This record gives sequence, structure tokens and C-alpha cells, in this order.
Amino acid sequence: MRATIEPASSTAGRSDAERTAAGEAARRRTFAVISHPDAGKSTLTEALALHARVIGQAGAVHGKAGRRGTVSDWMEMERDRGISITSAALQFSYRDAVVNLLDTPGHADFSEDTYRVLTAVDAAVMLIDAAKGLEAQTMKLFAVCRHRGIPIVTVVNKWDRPGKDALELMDEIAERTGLTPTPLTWPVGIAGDFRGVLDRRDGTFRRFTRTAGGATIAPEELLSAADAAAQEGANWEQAVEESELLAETGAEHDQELFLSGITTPVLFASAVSNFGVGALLDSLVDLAPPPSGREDVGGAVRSLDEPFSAFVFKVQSGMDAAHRDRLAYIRICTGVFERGMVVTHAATGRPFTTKYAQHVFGRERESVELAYPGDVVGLVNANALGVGDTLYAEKPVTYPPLTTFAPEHFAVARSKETAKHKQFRKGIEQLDSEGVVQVLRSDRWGDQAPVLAVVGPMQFEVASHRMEHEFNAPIALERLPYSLALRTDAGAVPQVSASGGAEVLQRDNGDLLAVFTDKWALRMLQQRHPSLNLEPLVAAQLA
Ligand SMILES: Nc1nc2c(ncn2[C@@H]2O[C@H](COP(=O)(O)OP(=O)(O)OP(=O)(O)O)[C@@H](O)[C@H]2O)c(=O)[nH]1
Ligand SMILES: [Mg+2]
Repeated sequence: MRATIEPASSTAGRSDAERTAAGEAARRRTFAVISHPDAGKSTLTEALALHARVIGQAGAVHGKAGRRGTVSDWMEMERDRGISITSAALQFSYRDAVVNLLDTPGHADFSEDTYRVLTAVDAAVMLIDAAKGLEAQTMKLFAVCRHRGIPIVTVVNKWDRPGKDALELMDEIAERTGLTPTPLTWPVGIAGDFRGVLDRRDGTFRRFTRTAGGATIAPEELLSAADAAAQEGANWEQAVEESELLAETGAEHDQELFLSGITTPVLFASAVSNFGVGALLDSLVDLAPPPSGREDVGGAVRSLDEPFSAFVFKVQSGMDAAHRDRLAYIRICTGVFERGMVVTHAATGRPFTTKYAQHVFGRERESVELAYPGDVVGLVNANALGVGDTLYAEKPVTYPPLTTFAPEHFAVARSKETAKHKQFRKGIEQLDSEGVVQVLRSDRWGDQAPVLAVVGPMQFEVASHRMEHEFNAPIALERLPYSLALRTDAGAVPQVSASGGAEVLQRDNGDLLAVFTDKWALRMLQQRHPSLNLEPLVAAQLA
């Protein structure tokens, strides 16, 4: 079954006077769903969309018989493997709010994509697998959110499966992240026997009912504490006792502490059965911060009511064989966006006409006429726009550029079929501009054999797959032994090139990268030539 997407009508029921940028921003909630691979982000994204009635039926990632793929994992490779390779955006209305939700890939190899998404959101939903607790990639993402001042709502997912003890999980969060968990809901029934949740805000019991395959909204019954005690007995008693224990340790929600990144509200859920999803959506609307003004490169804040401004956090093409176009995803920072408006591309000073603007989710597209701060909009055929670029109307502004991660894997790419030279060139150029891979060149390898540089080797697979299926130019990759890249300048080229286990490669924009097999090759060169200009890049794990 195909999903029917009904994007939020962002101005429904409002008078013109109320439709100011600041007024509309106040009801926007823009957040990313992040975690270690496989914790259930795409499944939760789907469940949230289902709950907001944006789609009629939830799918599973591995299109099980009778259930289609999740809406956000649209790429063929994603469906085959059941993982997310690239982020996806979804907008919907819920209560009086407009929610912009970004599902991100969990795999470390695609962490640059996740990182870019985190520059475009105001809050994050961190998923923890109830059985696994805090995993490596989750810890890194916690650190990124902390560094960027992004408040985190934590969801303990997969409570329908046997897993850890709920109190132990709270200890783990506190000890390993330094954030104080302040559960909003508390599970009734141990992991594997999920009866419902105790709503700690009013003491009621939200009992869940299983639906066939979890494909539709799970009905919730609201029971008073007395009824819950009578019907659930020991399970309820235990939840109440644990909740009281938490209260004694001060684990209560405090909005200020949450927004300043000291505490994290926690909810329990089973995304695949649609349990606890309604409470999460309500909490996000009630607690997640709306957009606020954004700092420009100089540190000055442009406020929400100033003229339109936005920045590109993602570029993607080939999303659909039927739409072979290039999309630049912008996050609107200030002002009102109207489709067709002519804005300025800060990097070049050139005008850019926003003729085709869309909300994109999976394979569904819907034209956007008006958008406000916090909204994510896909600009079609935005060939001039690159990741990190600023767009503005009237009053100039440039937002800080996005960090490029240091590549750690390198391979020479060659066309398998020499006759497909043109397609090869076009495809490589496209992958470079999207940031799927970084493309480097040097005299040593020649123009026909660019070097692809990536953070994680799965990016090579995506590049090969897309070169073959999208650009019709299959490639052969020859791995190079380098693992370390530093920025350098022309003055250092002779010394680096003459040194063992090293060479200099160039990006299309002229940037020079010195690459080394390992830190010893680098140290040897530095010992011999201490004054060479070699600047470290941001390491993926430190971003
Ligand atoms: N039992 C159970 N399984 C779940 C739940 N949520 C998701 N899953 C399953 O876990 C697997 C991974 O789910 P995804 O939603 O693809 O996970 P993800 O976090 O998006 O994974 P990546 O995008 O690759 O990082 C799938 O097989 C889901 O069906 C849950 O609440 N309970
Ligand atoms: Mg996913």
C-alpha cells in the first residue's frame, strides 16, 4: 500500500496578522531522531507519522509480507539492508503545532549526514534499545548534542522485548552521559511484558492494546491509579514504587534544566507496536523548544522576524528514478518563505529563484507555498547550492559553514567501461557536491582516476551503487593505504610527495589535503620538516 501524505497546512485557521514569522515559529517543533544503528529510529518516525495521521498504515523496514517499507527508508539499498543510509525529513501538524521531524542514519559511516542534520534542528530524540542500553554511536551523538546545546528527549525503545531493568537503564544514562534522566512515563510490566505506562505527571495508567502487527495506532485506555491497581496488581505496584523512588532522588522534569542540557526527559516505548508514541508526540509539542534566532558567522543573532534567511544542510539527487533532480534541503532560520521569491545566494552574491519548493518524504512530494522558521524545505534543481550555503532576502547574512569531517578511507575510482566517460564524470561530480564522498585528484592518478575519500567504507558502497544504477557508469575501486588526512598548502607539496607513505591530493575548490598511511608516516615527515603547514581536520568522532 502506498502512503498518502497530507503535509501540515502551516497557516490553517490563522488570520494574516497572526502569520508572522515569530508567531508561526512559536508553534514549530523541529527535531532529529538519533541513535546507534537499529534502535528503531525509522520505525519510530513512521509511528509518529502514523499517530499524527499523516499516513494510514505503518510499515516495517524489511518489507515483511503484507507490510511495505517505512516511508523514510526509500533508497533501494536501504530497503535491501534494512538500514538508513541518508536522512529523511517529514512535516506534519499535530494539535496546534507543526512538527518537522528528521530521521537520521545510525551507522557511523554516515555520521557526517547525521551531524549536518543536527545543525538544522532545535531538539533531538535519542533512542535507546532497552536490551542494549547506551551503545557507542549513541554516546558520540550525546556528545555532539551537548556540544551544540541541543536538548535531548530520551526514548527507551523495544520495551516489548526482554531487556534491561528500567532503573538500571536510568543509572546507566546518568553515569555515562552526565545527564540526569527525568522519566515522564514509567513502564508497567518488565521489558518483554509491556502492559502500558504510568504517566508520572498525573499518576494515571495508559494501558496499551496490541494491534495486528502494530500496523495501526495502538488504542490506549486511560485508567485511574485505583483501577490500575485493581487490574494490574503487582506490575502496577512495582511501577508506582519505582516512580516514587525516582521522585525521592529528584528525577522530576524541570523545563529550564532540560533546555540547558542538564536533564533529559525519558519515555518508554515500543515503536514497532506503536506503544508510547502518543505520549512522546505530546511531550515533544509541550516541551521541545521552538526555533529561536540564529547566530551568523560573526556571532550576531538574526532574529526570527527579520527578512527570510536559511541555510542548506543537505544536498541530494536521484531520490527517485522519476525525479532525477537535485534537491537542496534548507532549514529556514528567519522570516517568511514564499515559493517563487528571489533570494540571494550568500556565497556568490547571485540571485536564486525558489520556483520549485517541496516537502519531501520518501518518494512523496508536495509543493510548499509558505514556510516559516524551523521548517525544512527541499529546493528543486538547486544546482548552484552546496552544503552549508546561506540564502537570504533583503538584509545580507552568512551563517557559519558546516564542518567537513576528516576522511579516513581512500580509493581510486575508475570507470569500468571507457566509453562511459561522460556519465562517469557527471556522476563523480554529483556525488562530490552532495558530500556522499569527497573527490580528490592528483597528477599521480590523473584526471580519469579521481580519489574518493570517506569517513566510513560503507560510503564507497553507496557511491558504487549510485554510479552504476543512477549514472549508468559502473566503477572499479582500488583502495589506497591511507588513513589520515590533514589540510596543507602548495609550499608543502614537494616534501610531502617525496616522503614515504604520503601524498598530496586536491579538491575541486583548490583545497590541498596531505594524506598519510598512519601517524608514523606523518611524524617522520614532521621531524624532517618541522615547519610544514599541516592542519588537522575535524575528526568524525570529535565533531
Ligand atoms: N521488538 C521491537 N523491534 C523493533 C522496535 N522498533 C524497531 N524494531 C525493529 O528493529 C529493527 C531496526 O529498526 P529501524 O527502525 O530500521 O532502526 P533504525 O534506528 O532506523 O536503524 P538505522 O537507520 O540503520 O540506524 C527493525 O527490524 C525493526 O522492526 C520495537 O519497538 N520493538
Ligand atoms: Mg533508520
